[in-house]
Amino acid sequence: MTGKTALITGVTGQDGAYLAELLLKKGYRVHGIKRRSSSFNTGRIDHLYQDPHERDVRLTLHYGDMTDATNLIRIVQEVQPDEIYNLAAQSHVQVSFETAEYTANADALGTLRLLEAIRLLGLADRTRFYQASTSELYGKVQEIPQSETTPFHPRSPYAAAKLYAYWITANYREAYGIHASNGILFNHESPIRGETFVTRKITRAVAAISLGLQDRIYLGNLDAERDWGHARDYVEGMWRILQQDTPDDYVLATGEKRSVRAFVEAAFAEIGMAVDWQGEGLDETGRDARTGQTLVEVDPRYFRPTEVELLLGDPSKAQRKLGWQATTPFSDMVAEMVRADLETVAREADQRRLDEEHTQRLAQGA
Ligand code: NDP
Ligand code: GDR
Repeated sequence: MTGKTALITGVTGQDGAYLAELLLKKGYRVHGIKRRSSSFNTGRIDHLYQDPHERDVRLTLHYGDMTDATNLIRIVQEVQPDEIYNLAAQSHVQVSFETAEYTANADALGTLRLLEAIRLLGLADRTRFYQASTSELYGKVQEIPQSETTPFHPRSPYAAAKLYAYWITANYREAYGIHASNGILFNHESPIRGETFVTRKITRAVAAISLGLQDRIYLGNLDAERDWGHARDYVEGMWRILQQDTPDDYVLATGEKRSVRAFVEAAFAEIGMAVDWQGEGLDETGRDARTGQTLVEVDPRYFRPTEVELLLGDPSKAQRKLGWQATTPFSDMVAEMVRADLETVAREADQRRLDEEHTQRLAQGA
């Protein structure tokens, strides 16, 4: 047991949930920041929740927001963390084109606010800081694969905000000696990935098609290529980064790339279906190889004003210095996501049926 205390921003997100679980297993006391919401937003960490009235509570949640400096300062002061993992962000690239200013506020200035809290509270020598940087920083392809020395060329308001966060983290390290590090993480997925990211959108649709609840999925750019790993492996890398004697920046990636089209094929293969591709561009469709039924259609609404065509990471520094590597094979990850979505989608459909029956009974005065 470490006896250490960690503060996680974005604890209700995909990575926050996996990281909280990992740190609790390692014996940390974990504090998480969650946003006030009119609906439940703690689904991913409910299994870790402890009644605050219990003795020896190891997971504590605080209301907060990356746009609220005084709130962040108060929480950091109260928690006096040994480690801060800054995972909170408006993390959707396409949404950032519609909410550019908010994305900059939360993702760029939010990072500054946390670093300032460390500095103002005199915690520069005590609190280690992890910044959730991203392969989106590379944006427009200049070098393949991308490593810690590849130049950045952000291609979205999200990536531009994360660029500021990357550099302000490096600057506070150099200026004030804070143990502050960037993990430049390539895409990582899981059964609890947000449902509007392409992998989870695909696995949910495959499950719904398999259960006869939906007939097709609409997608954007099928040619985009990504280096997809499993979130469980990546949170282990985040922790390792903060255990180093000296702070530094690291790429975490699998070193393998696949297209969106290949992800679609792999997901349908999990339910025993093969996809045939026909047409090109907007007319491209994916058909069931056996029946010819359309399973995939291209919808331009999912195209981005500027696209990141190819991300492929070189994780050799992390391997060498952290002893870290991605261990989950791509096919296992896709299988895990499809299996989980088959259960989730079936459960949701059952619930909808029960709700409808209940409403009908009420309407009939039963
Ligand atoms: P998610 O979108 O699943 O989670 C984001 C978290 O941030 C959620 O807890 C969300 O709260 C919270 N959040 C959003 N805005 C605010 C705000 N203004 N104040 C406080 N909290 C906020 O992201 P992931 O878990 O996938 O990613 C974690 C981090 O890593 C993000 O910073 C992301 O940009 C970055 N990243 C992710 C990669 C990936 O492939 N997953 C790759 C590289 C970097 P709520 O639940 O209420 O929405
Ligand atoms: P990304 O993830 O933008 O890489 O950012 P996303 O899954 O949204 O897109 C990956 C690629 O798929 C293409 N695509 C679609 N994307 C979505 N969301 N929906 C579609 O219907 C669709 N069709 C095709 C996209 O154009 C893109 O090329 C993720 C986030 O987690 C970021 O926070 C993180 O920083 C990066 O990964 C690394």
